[in-house]
Amino acid sequence: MTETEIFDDVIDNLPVLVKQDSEGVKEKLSELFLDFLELSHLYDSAIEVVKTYLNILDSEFSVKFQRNPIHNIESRLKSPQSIIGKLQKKDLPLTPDSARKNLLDIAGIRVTCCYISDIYAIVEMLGRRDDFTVIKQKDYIKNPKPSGYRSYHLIVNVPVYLSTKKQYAPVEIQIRTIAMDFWASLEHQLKYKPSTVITPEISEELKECAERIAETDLQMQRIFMEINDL
Ligand code: 0O2
Repeated sequence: MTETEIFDDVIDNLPVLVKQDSEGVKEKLSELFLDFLELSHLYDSAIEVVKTYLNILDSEFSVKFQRNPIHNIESRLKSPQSIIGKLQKKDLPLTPDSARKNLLDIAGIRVTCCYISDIYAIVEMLGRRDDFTVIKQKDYIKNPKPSGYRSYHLIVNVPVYLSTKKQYAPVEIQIRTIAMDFWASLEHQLKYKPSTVITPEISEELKECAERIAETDLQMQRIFMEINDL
């Protein structure tokens, strides 16, 4: 389906009342739809810029040190429903412009690393790029969340070179070890099922798991360094 066909399909499925209302409604919707497409393209491109850089870093490590610090890279664009939900929650205008100004996690990348030291190495290399601007960073490894969640979060403003202009878009980068990711993924699955009740006892158990996993991460880091020293 082309973009025009998708748009016509949306219009055709609008309630009869709206369709009969006026051409103005159709025009406004068309404008919003195009704004949204442009926004998605910009954020998608920003994700590609960051992913390309991360892949270059990973392959450079492989050439120089015969190992890959990055285990996996995932990315996602926040869905229109989640964007609208978050804007509503924050009581902000429901427009593409408002999303752009107020939401910094429309474009998201999750990097899983082998060792804790790899996380900090990647954070440092991202910060060293003079065309990337780090606008926010949170170290939930040194300061875990009350839930036990551990990860390094960065919001980086990234330039995207379009045909006639350069535009910046923020990308949220979550960097964590495979072990931290294992915990976060399962905890997320458990917590966000609408039917599940999380009692304080379960929260405490989940936190204990996170702490045990963090100890294992540190032990693996020590073993890695010991072997490397040898
Ligand atoms: P999704 O679908 O994962 O993106 P914000 O919520 O972004 O306005 P803040 O405080 O700046 O506010 O964000 P924060 O806490 O730095 O990062 C939010 C994201 O971190 C969440 O995204 C989760 O991905 C992750 N996260 C934070 N705390 C936890 C936790 O306790 N458990 C798990 N599993 N993940 C967590 P969203 O917004 O939930 O959505």
